[in-house]
Amino acid sequence: MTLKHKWLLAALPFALSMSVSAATLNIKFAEIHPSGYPTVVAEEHMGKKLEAASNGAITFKMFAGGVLGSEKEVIEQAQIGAVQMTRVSLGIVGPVVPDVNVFNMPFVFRDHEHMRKVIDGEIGQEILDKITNSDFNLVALAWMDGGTRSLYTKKPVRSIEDLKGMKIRVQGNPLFLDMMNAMGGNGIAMDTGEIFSALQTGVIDGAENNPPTLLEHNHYQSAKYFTLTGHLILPEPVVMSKTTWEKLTPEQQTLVKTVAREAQMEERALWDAKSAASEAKLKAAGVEFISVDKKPFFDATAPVREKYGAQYADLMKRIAEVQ
Ligand code: BDP
Repeated sequence: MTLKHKWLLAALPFALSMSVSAATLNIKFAEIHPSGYPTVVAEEHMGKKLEAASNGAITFKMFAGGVLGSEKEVIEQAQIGAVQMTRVSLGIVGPVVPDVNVFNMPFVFRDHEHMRKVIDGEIGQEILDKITNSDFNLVALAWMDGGTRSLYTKKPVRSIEDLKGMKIRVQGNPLFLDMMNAMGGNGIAMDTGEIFSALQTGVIDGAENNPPTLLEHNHYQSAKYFTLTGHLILPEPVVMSKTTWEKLTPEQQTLVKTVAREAQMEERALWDAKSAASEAKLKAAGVEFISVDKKPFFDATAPVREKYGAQYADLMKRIAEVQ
């Protein structure tokens, strides 16, 4: 190699970093779910569109599988701009922006379709705006679909009485502890990443979530009974740190909003396919799906809706009216 070539090789990384760093905004996106999960796939696609449409002014890198921390930690990171974007369950946002708890109430949506109609419409936008307009330095852009949550346990729950005294993991939101306790269980809050070993060691008797999470986070290895209570249908906001948002040009902000909204619509088809496939895989792995009368669960959680929902009476009425 000639001296000139050596010089060129040595200077190349520097030259490259100069050309990208000046105007480039690097987005780290944090996800608790593993690669291949519907939210991750839709968000990666969104990132590719962002990179392409911004002509390289924006770069996007997905950090899946919780490598950047729990959802609670990642939300804190996003608030200070150390993580630029993330998608979290609304359950986690409730303690930070209490106004969003209207969607976190048990049985507030009639069914999955109802939830989708609500998040696609003006109420969905209003709740995103509540997050954006709060003091928490986040911009909420779109909703991912996290399906319907039901109970999964190590011993079968065939009626609400069976749940009595069972230690059930919920997300860290007081509303969910109250909900689980109202249903007769013993609610225990912990991060997603702790559930697998807590189930194995018997620290908890069960948890509550959707089929893709039961499968992909391997909880089914210990919890073989899935009782279809459908008590929560939690949409999942995609948020950007306001610190990052403010570095974008108005055109880039519009672009981010557009591709996030496209991801919202795209993820839903992925979700439906993944849910069906997960259900089949879980059944093949010996998980029993138990149909249960939902009314006792609905009735038992009425005081929770009263306690947390009194302040949202009008909004709840509008949600119920969405057809
Ligand atoms: C899943 C959500 C994820 C939550 C998880 C949990 O997609 O965001 O972290 O539940 O309950 O359904 O921890």
